[in-house]
Amino acid sequence: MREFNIAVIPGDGIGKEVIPEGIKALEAATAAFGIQLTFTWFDWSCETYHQTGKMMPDNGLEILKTFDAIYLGAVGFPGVPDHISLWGLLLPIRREFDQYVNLRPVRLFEGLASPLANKAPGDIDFYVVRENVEGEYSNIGGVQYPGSDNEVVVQQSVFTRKGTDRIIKYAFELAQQRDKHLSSATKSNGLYHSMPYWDSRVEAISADYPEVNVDHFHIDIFCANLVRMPEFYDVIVGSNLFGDILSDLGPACTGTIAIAPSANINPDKTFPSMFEPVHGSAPDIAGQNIANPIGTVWAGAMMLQHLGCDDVHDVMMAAIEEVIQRQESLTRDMGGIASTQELGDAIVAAIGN
Ligand code: GGG
Repeated sequence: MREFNIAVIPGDGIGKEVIPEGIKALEAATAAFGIQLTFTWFDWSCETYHQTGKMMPDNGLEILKTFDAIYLGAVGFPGVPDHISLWGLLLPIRREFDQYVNLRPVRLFEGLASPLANKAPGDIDFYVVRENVEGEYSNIGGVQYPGSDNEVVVQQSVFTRKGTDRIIKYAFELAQQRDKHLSSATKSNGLYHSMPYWDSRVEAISADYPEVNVDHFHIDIFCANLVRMPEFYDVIVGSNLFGDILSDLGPACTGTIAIAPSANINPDKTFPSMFEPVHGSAPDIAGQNIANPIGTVWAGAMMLQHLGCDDVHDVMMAAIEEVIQRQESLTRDMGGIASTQELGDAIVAAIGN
């Protein structure tokens, strides 16, 4: 029997509502394959911060290290500054466990209405490969002369050779397995040091992948092109910030960002990887039981795939496809009236078919 220990951090807002649906789907899908998942729940969140002054205990990372994978809902809630909630939980996990790949698939499923004109399933089907542990996400910098007319704020970005090369190589490898087309997001006209460096590493590494067709666009026109012609894209590689932006914009082109999953991968498997929906805690709809759990279920499917259970992944993806295609039990963001649980139940029922 295959057995895995999963750390579960529902986090904040709708994270607490979608994670139980993801677990329902994972339990239903693994049962048929004789896979044993043991879930250990950690109530680490902005509430924890209010009670203790920390998003997670001091030994939180030590605890998580012992698990096979981490399943996370969302972090952040009004009352705790966003940089505190992110730097107190999500980002230390990504960094400590060297989850340097943030893999974010984007697909227009049959049954979803793209807000873009004349887009059919197949027109939107790409991966965003986001650098996940350095780049613009940096706490290096500071404020000088705060509150005065001379106030100065400095925010450093960090691009290491190791960090840049390994994410670009990962993206080339993925492109090689797909349509052999890699698009790199850059801004080398405005960012004087980091982006020309990024471009030069893409160029250098491309020599090892002569069959992959490479292009690069400045992030501004990249966003415009993604909306104008999403069918152009196959694998996209971007820095931490640019990858984050593109992986929200991409699923928005499929009608809802709530279906989008995010795999924070440590490819060497020396530490646990973490799986979460792309969306955040959505305080505006938290507690209403209307959040769409599909991004979380899809993230769960990616978790099982990462753990070597392609069979379970495929069953979960088939269930998601079936439920969306049937157009029943869809939540409001997809044009339906179903609750979070009703959509979760529909996925579980489809897994059983
Ligand atoms: N699903 C996790 C979550 O809360 N995402 C919201 C967010 O702001 N994430 C920041 C990031 O992915 O860098």
